[in-house]
Order: sequence, then C-alpha cells, then structure tokens
Amino acid sequence: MALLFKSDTDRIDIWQEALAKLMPDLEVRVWPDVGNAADIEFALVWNPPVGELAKLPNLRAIFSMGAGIDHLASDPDLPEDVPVVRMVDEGLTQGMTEFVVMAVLRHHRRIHDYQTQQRQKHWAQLVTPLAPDRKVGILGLGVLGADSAEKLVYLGFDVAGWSRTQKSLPGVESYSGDEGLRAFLKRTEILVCLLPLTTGTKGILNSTNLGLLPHGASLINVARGGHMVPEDVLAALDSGQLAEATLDVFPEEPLPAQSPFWDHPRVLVIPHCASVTLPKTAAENVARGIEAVRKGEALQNVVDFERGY
Ligand code: NDP
Ligand code: OXD
Repeated sequence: MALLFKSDTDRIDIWQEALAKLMPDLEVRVWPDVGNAADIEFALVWNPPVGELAKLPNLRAIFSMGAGIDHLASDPDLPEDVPVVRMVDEGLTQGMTEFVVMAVLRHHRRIHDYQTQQRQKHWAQLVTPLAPDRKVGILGLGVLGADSAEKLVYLGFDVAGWSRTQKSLPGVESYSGDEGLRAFLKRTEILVCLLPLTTGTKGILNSTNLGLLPHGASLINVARGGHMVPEDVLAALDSGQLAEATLDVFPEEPLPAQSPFWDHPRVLVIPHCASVTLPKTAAENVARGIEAVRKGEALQNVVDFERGY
C-alpha cells in the first residue's frame, strides 16, 4: 500500500495513473485519506506537512518527487530508520540541462541587453565572445550539474565545477574545498548554482562569494532560494558586480508581491520550474524502488542525512 501526498503542482491524478500502469497490484491512497495508517508501506511526497510521515508506523521507504530533499530534512519528526529516496530521473535531468543551457546562452549572448534596446527602439550590435572564451562555473557537479556541464562543454564553453569531492569530467575543470571555491569564483563569468541546500551550502550566494566573481558576472540560481542571501544578491546587482541574474528559486515561494526581485530590471524571475518532475518517467523510478524493497534488494539514490543530501 502506498500513500501519495499531494504535490504543490497537483498532478496527483497523473501520478496515480502512471503508478497504476506500472504496478497494478499497488493500492494507492491520497493524503489526507490515509485510512488505517498501519497499511501504508511507501510514501511518495514532495512537501508533506511536518509530522505526517511519523504517523505511518509501517513505512518501508519514502520517495521524494523532487531531487532536493531539504524540505524533508527540515521535518524534525521524519522517521529516522526509513530510507528516503530522492528523485534521479532522466526527464528531470534533461529538463534542467535545457534550462541551464538556455540561461547560460541568454547571458552569454546578452539577450537581456537586446530586449532593453528593443524597448528603446535602439539599434546597436553588441560584441560578444564565442563560447570558448566564456568561463562558466557550476556549483555542484552531481547528477544535474554534471549533465549541464557536459552539454556546455559540448557547446564549447570553458566550464569549471565546484563540488565536495574532486571530479574528473571530460573538459570540466574541477574545484573543491574552501580554497577551491575562491579560485573557482575568481574565474567564473557565468555562475550556475546546482547545489543541494544543506547547512554547508545555505547562504553560499553571499556578498563575500559574489564579490570574488569578475565584475559584471551573471548568476543563474536553479537550486534553492536558501542558497542566496537576497539582500547581497540585490546589492551585487545594484553595484554592477552582477550584471544580471536568472532566478528560479526564492527563500519564500511563491515570491511575495513586495519582493524587489519582481521589478528588478536585470533579474529574470522564473516560478521554480527550471525542471519539473514528470510523473510518466519518474513513476518508473518509484516502481523500481518499491520492487527493490519488496525483493529485499539495495535501494538506489538513498539520501545520506549525515551529508545532508
Ligand atoms: P546531487 O546530490 O546529485 O549533487 C549535488 C552536488 O553538490 C554534488 O556534486 C556534491 O558534491 C555537491 N555538494 C554538496 N554539498 C557540497 C558542499 N558543501 N560543498 C561543495 N559541493 C557540495 O544533486 P542533484 O544534482 O540531483 O540536484 C541538485 C539540486 O538541484 C537539488 O538538491 C535541488 O535543490 C535542485 N533542483 C532544482 C530544481 C528546480 O527546478 N529548480 C529541479 C531539481 C533539482 P559531491 O559530488 O562531491 O558529493
Ligand atoms: C527538485 C525541484 O528538487 O523540483 O526536484 O526543485
């Protein structure tokens, strides 16, 4: 028996349909219609209400609809002995890479400046370097960061990445640790954040770190709003240290109407959909996980709460 928690985007019927096709024997209930809580062996969640998972005494695995599990980690009652599986899915990766490549190209080719010129009916060609002369830096070289890096290398960009452990990815300069972060930021003209939100990465987009970027760099945050210190990002934009930002995630979502990001002339606001989990492919991952638990096999993509991701 599995329990589905409604996602914010409410594609619950599509999830049900996809799971029914793959696992016709699986009875699925939708929260809050839990029935007898003792029946529930698996939970599929995005952002469940705090304390709800702790009410399920026979849970065998929790499947996150998202790649990030920071919202689950912040539940003080999250059952400690139940594995949490995060979403690793080809569709989610493809969607993120499409978005990152689009945003990098947009900054690289100064599309925002052309839009400004168009509004002014001003005709002027802006010279931009070719990709090999543009340094892109990706914070986080995990499933998503590594795929974006690979596709940007394919386009010819000069790509580096920063991760906890050193990486060896074709064409990608690897940096790690505090010293590595400084060197990485100093060389990065277009910064992409694809880190998980943990105690070690919260607020990493702050004035000190943004100040290490070359003047006029661009920021693309597609990870979590908590990576940004919003006032520092705004100050960097206002001083010209940051030329532009593409922001898909915010400390408070939906972004409140009074947020200065909405009206900032050099910010593109996207409503947390750089990549969206598509039930059609993602349900296959969940079905594989349920099968593994049932057969007593090892689960893939289990969150390590010591590490925080
Ligand atoms: P992974 O766990 O695969 O990768 C995380 C990467 O971050 C790894 O390279 C890891 O290093 C690195 N990292 C973690 N902590 C640190 C640290 N303290 N210092 C340096 N590097 C660190 O995650 P994914 O790539 O699957 O996803 C990344 C994030 O993207 C998610 O957590 C989520 O927040 C966000 N996301 C946003 C979406 C959106 O639509 N906006 C959609 C999907 C995800 P190492 O490799 O050494 O372990
Ligand atoms: C995720 C997200 O973490 O959509 O998957 O943000």
